[in-house]
Amino acid sequence: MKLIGSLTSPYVRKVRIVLAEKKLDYELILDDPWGPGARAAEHNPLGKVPCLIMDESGALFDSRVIVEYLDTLSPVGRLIPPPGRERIEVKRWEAVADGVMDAAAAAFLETHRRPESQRNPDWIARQHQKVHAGLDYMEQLLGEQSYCMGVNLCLADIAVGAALGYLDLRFPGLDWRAGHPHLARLAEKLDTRPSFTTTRPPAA
Ligand code: GSF
Repeated sequence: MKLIGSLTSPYVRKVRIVLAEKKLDYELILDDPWGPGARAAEHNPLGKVPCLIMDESGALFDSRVIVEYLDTLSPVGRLIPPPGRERIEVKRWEAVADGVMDAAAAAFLETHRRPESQRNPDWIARQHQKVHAGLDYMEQLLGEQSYCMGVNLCLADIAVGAALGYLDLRFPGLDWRAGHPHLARLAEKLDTRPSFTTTRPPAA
């Protein structure tokens, strides 16, 4: 398998952490989806990373679809429960974590990649509000639990860890740990796993 992605994308990191936890081999093809000659657009009509090129049956895109597929490839370290209530709760965790990534990435692009004269401060503030509300929601849902779903690591933790890592990368002054001690404890624990350390984004 080949994974088209960048080292800073939190969605790509989520997929790479899953690949590492599942001990699946792959080749990483580095790509800048915004740059000229982006590879992702050759396989994903939306031109986004991550994009997984499967050995025989075409390409998959959107991190949520990719991780669901990867979890079926090997029984090693199942990350998504079978259909039922628990699975939906994991998916809800992933939705809120991805939503935090969406809002943070949108705010970053608007603030740092758009010419100042075209920036919309209200829109940026709206994205920041989503980040804060998402963090508060996850903090409350996690509570004193060791992991998002209780005692075992699953996709929920990986999605949350990738989102928190992205905040550290793009908003180092945010200090999200201050008001979210449960999330801070989870992040610290996740950051000791080889799947997290080997996929840590390079300093911005
Ligand atoms: C989001 C992927 C995405 O926005 C997923 O895979 O989960 N829901 C999708 N990727 C960005 C890079 S980044 O912000 O991590 C991307 O490829 N953007 C290029 C573009 O043209 O929008």
